Amino acid sequence: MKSAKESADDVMARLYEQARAVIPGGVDSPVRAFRAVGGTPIFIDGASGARIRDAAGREYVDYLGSWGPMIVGHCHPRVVAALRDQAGRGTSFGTPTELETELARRVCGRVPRCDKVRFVSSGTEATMSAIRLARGATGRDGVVKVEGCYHGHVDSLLVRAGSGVMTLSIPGTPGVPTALAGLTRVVPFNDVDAVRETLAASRGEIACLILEPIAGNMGVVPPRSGYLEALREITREHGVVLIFDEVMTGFRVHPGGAQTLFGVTPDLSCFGKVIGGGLPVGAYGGRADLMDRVAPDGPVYQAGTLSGNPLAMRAGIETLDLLAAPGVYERLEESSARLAAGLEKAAAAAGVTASLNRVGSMLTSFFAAGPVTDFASASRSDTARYARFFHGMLERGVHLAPSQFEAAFVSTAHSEAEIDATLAAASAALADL
Ligand code: KE4
Repeated sequence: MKSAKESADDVMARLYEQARAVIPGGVDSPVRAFRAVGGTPIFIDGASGARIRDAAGREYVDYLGSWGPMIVGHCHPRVVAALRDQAGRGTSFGTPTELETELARRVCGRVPRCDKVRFVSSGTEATMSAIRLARGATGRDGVVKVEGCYHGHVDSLLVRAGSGVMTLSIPGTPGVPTALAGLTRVVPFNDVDAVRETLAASRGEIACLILEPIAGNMGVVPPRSGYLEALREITREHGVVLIFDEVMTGFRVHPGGAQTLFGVTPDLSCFGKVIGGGLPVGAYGGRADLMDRVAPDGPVYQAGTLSGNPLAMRAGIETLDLLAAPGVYERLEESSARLAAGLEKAAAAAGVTASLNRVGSMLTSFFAAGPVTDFASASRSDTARYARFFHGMLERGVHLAPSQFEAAFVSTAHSEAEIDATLAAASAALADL
């Protein structure tokens, strides 16, 4: 609680010091620590719609959206009502519940060839399980990942990853056995020849290729025209399982995810964020002939005490039902396009070099000349300038991701007035850079 004479900054400093005494870095996930932008992380203690409120009572228009889940805004009345109801019925049983079937039907009903899906408690568990299934199904050990894509803190996938690994410039993969890291090959995003050459050189050794179909963890970087189609063709030629990590893009960029937006169907898909509506949910799914290899029907083992948790299922069901309403994605597109156009106009007016990438309601303004098409071009961004912009926006009541290499997310709760206020703050913050 804030004492009478404590300033807002003093409150944050005190809370951060208390947290650091008992939690590594004072945070439960590295990217929250403001290391890339400097300063003391803000501690949030409430939210509603498009706004969050810190422990000193300051309000912000929020574009972090909990890193993606809050697509219908914070504390949506229908989500809150469902959680209140479920809390009184029981929060966890460790048994099957009809709720899991209800959410699974919604996921499988919207994603092509997603015949079956298994719920877990995080995106990391989803991608970890998907690559284990690919290895079990093919009998191969090798994995190909794409530079700058981030799939959670899975041992095999931390090699040259995006998000916090890129943000903190962590070299190599401390803690991951060399023998395991050696099974992972890395190719640049948007480079078809690199995939073709890597699979040809490792014929019969690669179980899967995993990527974000729209990269979000080096900042937002869309696939070049034909890229995903080519990956689909090459992996099929080599009997390699194609995994789309749609933890961020799933139900965000299109009701059926990026795979429906681009018309390319992977063998397995991973989900998270939006399908939990702010509660811990991940999922992996795909063709029945693959998914039926997962225990107990098959030998590939994966389990979880809180998998399919009733509270999380209720939040996910309500969120996906809200997204199924007519015109939702069209309105998200309109408000996101208006925000993006305004940001580009503000940067040009301030004479600031910036390049904005957007797909639907996920976007990144890179402080770089652009075009930003892969990890190398994203890495040329002026991260010090982004840090100044981040704080300039925070001081003006707008909350962005505390890293250049992340996405900003627009929700259905962002009003025209809030987007206009954001653009006014951006004009002032850019002028001050
Ligand atoms: P989680 O284990 O954090 O639920 O999901 C991992 C993950 C997997 N795949 C993609 C495409 C992801 O974006 C993520 C997690 N995203 C990061 C930020 N972009 C979460 C933020 C954090 O690490 O705290």
